[in-house]
Amino acid sequence: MTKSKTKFLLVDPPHRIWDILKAWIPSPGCLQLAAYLEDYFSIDFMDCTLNKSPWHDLEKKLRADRPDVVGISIGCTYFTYDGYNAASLVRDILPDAVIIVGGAHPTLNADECFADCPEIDFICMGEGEYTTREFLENFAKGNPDYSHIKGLAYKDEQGNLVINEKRPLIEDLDSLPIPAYHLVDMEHPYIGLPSEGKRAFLVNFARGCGFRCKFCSESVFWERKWRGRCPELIGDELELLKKTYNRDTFYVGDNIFNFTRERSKGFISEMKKRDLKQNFWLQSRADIVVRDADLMAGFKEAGVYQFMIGVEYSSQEVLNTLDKDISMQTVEKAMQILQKHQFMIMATLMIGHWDETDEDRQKLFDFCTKYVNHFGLNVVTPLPGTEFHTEMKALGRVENVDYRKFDYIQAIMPTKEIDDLDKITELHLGMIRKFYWRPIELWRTFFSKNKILRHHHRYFMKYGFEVAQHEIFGKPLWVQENFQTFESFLRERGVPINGSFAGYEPDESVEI
Ligand code: B12
Ligand code: SF4
Repeated sequence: MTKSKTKFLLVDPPHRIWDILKAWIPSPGCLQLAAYLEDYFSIDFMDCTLNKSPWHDLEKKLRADRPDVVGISIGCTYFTYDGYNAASLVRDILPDAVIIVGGAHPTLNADECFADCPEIDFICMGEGEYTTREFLENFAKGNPDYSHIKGLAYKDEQGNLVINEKRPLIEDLDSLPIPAYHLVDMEHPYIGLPSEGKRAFLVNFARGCGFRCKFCSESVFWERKWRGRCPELIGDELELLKKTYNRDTFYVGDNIFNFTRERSKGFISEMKKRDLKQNFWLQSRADIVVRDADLMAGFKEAGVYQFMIGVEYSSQEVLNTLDKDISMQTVEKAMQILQKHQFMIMATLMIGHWDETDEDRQKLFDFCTKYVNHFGLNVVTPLPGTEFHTEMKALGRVENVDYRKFDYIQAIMPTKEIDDLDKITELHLGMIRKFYWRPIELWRTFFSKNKILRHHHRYFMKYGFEVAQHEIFGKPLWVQENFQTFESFLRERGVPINGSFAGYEPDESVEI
């Protein structure tokens, strides 16, 4: 196949790595998109977070390669300003380059993105592969008319937002290639998930979810539909990751891994057949675990060590207001099934609801001490584009529109009892510390028979000490060595950027 001469640079902009994670995962979305496009175009991928000098290196690359089209990924709300800053840098260096952004946040907030970042020319609304291919083909032909390309948004000459016809979701995910792992340095010291072990990594074998929890951007973005790769292709990818990249422990990013029983059964037999000796942490829902109780022994044999369940809260009332469509009885039943099979249980949870009291938080805590090994406590976050955000905004509760705070740790909304957002953030950290510092968890840290659990608890224990040192002695929290704020980059650069810095504000929490 002759490739188009169009030069396309796909950029995951420089990000600050989460200090609790202390590691980075190249975006599975970018790697899947790149793998699909590289058959047709000359494509390059730059995962800037891994670069020695992320902003300077991006500038150098733009000057050296002079791509015709630059694609910028904005994977989550928290990364929004990194994307905008990258767009303004591209525009400054390459005034004629076309800039297209993609990801859940710009898709669900297209109007705001164009308004806040005028450097953006196009937004890929939703799934990237087909839309970007047609878009690049159209560009290569020199056709200025993009109105026929489904799934594209842009501004017309009058500055009005145009959203083309919707792009249907890809029917068969098996038609897509294996993610382009060869485009990143998989041995980069930042890549991994240290809480899970030395050779851990994150993979993604499905898109979407069939449920409707109203706080969740995934269900809106993927139109409440679930599609998955087949067990054979999952096996091929895992085998590649084992043999070429020596990866053996995986957080599987599928919203619900076992959405269909058929795929779960196939996965179990595929893993047994291939015997790759890999370990998996899967995401699921309580009702689906209960449905699949008979498959749990098989999952265990296949190498699954942990299930992550969106428990969210221990009160039925809160679950109902969030449209979780699950009863607390089902949650308890799922916990018992998982315990029976000796899986580690990670619960994802949210505090900071409007009516919440100390007593409610204590009940949630007590519930978790009964069942949970990994306390995935978050602060409830109104993600723009969700029904929950619309509701909270209408009630005047969304106080904080600085997207750098949308990391599920920093509180965005007050509760009826607590006005001070910092206090909610502190409560959140305090609960996590309290959970891991209980005598039983300390005991497990050293004496549990489960090697991964011991490792995991040691990791979080160490993190707890770091946070304590920060709070008591003011020791700065961990920041990756190569991290540089955009502001500091601009100062070093000396030459001001010709363009807007939409949404950009200096990050005062980081020493530069
Ligand atoms: C992988 C992942 C990560 C990786 C980061 C990868 C990266 N480089 O961006 C890691 C583990 C580091 C991570 C961390 C965080 N994450 Co995260 N993460 C995920 C996860 C598990 C999978 C995402 C994925 O692969 N999706 C599948 C791919 C195929 O979809 P996609 O990325 O949308 O890509 C497609 C399109 O969007 C489009 N596209 C994407 N980019 C581009 C670019 C262009 C130019 C174009 C044209 C198209 C395009 O094409 C792609 C292919 O079709 C999700 C969701 C989940 N399942 O739980 C959460 C998720 C995205 N993360 C989330 C969050 C909040 C975070 C954190 C900020 C906080 C937290 N509590 O986890 C942290 C902090 C990160 C940090 N500073 O270090 C939220 C985001 C919610 C939101 N709307 O803001 C999610 C949805 C989890 C959740 N349910 O809450 N995460
Ligand atoms: S929270 Fe989980 S179950 Fe609910 S819609 Fe989102 S991905 Fe689906």
